[in-house]
Amino acid sequence: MDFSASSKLFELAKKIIPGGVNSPVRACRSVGCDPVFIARASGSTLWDADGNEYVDFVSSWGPMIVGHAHPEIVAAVSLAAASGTSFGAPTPKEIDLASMVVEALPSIEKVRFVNSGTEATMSAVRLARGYTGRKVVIKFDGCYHGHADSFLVKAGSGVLTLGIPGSPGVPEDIVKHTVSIPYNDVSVMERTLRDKVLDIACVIVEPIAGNMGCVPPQPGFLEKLRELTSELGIVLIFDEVITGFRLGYGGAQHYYNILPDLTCLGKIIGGGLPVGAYGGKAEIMNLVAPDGPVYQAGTLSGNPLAMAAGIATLKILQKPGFYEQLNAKADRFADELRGVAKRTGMDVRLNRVESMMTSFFTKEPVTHFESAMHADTKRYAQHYRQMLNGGIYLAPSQFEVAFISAAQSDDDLEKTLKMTEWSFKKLLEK
Ligand code: KE4
Repeated sequence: MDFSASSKLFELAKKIIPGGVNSPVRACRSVGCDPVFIARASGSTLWDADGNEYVDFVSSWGPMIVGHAHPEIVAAVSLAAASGTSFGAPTPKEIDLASMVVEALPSIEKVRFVNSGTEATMSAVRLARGYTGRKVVIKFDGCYHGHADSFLVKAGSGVLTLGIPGSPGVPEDIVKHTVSIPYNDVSVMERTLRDKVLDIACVIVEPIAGNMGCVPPQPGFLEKLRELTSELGIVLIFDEVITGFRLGYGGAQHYYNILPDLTCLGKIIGGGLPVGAYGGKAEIMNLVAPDGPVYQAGTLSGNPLAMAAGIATLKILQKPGFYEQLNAKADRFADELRGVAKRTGMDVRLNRVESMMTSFFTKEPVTHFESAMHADTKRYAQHYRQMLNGGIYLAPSQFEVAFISAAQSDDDLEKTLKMTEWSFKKLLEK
């Protein structure tokens, strides 16, 4: 494939944008190649600046569950834009999308829109601290909740000592109130939550981890977390930025039948435009300004174009059979993918929940951060590059999720399986 136009663009971008990208993972550093610059997309297809065509499995990291440039979403955003792009004042569409969210997720009685997943989780943690009057946040190794200071702690910093900054610029006296413990480890979780020394305000968890690759909760893990947080008066925050409206219309909390106290959303509810949200029990949400003292604000929160895109997206997801068809397609694809691995003798562990999945290049089970780190990232990088040259656009990191979207056709998936078989055989020759 010719990537010359993308290379020229990348050189230009690097001169004025850190790393040439507006989010680090897009720089493709972990897969040993330069990023392609996307010119346009439609349905399941991306076209880069050189005109190369790809079947998209990144889905803009989750939002594009119905596919790119969906006519109903494009029409809704175009119509909204013609009436003005932002007012900094309440609009009817915010009520419409808020009503859809409240109706979809019974644990949410009130919801506040923000502009990103990070804003949602950052605000939810501030609210939990304000509501409980406590300071400590418990998170799990390998779970990512955006780039707010409180979350940027080194993995494992909780079991050994309190939070250690995971990035320069994050003061120790911020992250010392964050404890990160192993995902799926019930005994460490119970010991930590019962630790009288810790003044715990909340636990924030990805109900299905998506940021160390796809790592589903072990049976009983979320149930025990809910039981303990209820018993100890700790706010349970489900970070459903990925899983919200992904697994089904009710997200992971419906899928696992566990109601958190607060939920964070993003990605799909914006239909590709910048939207995040946090919501939950009215008793807690009523503390949010201007009703209550917990401050949070945003110039573009509830933006009319973003609301229009979110409403149009959720209307498509509400259509009868949407998730049944999506998840059945994902089932078929995963079975075939396992068949390819078996046929070629490639050691991969496919972790999947419905339409989100990760093929870890390891033969060991991947159930937490430590085991995910055993994956062969070099082999993943080679696979990524081979698939990209074959017209398949995967996540440029072993520790991300591949998404099945409603737009991928059987031909797309057939082509992907054939390319995967070719790539696995080539990797095994080395
Ligand atoms: P944003 O601030 O990027 O909108 O959302 C942060 C966030 C919060 N919670 C979860 C569970 C998330 O997955 C994310 C962001 N996800 C990553 C990819 N897994 C975004 C990609 C990127 O950082 O460029």
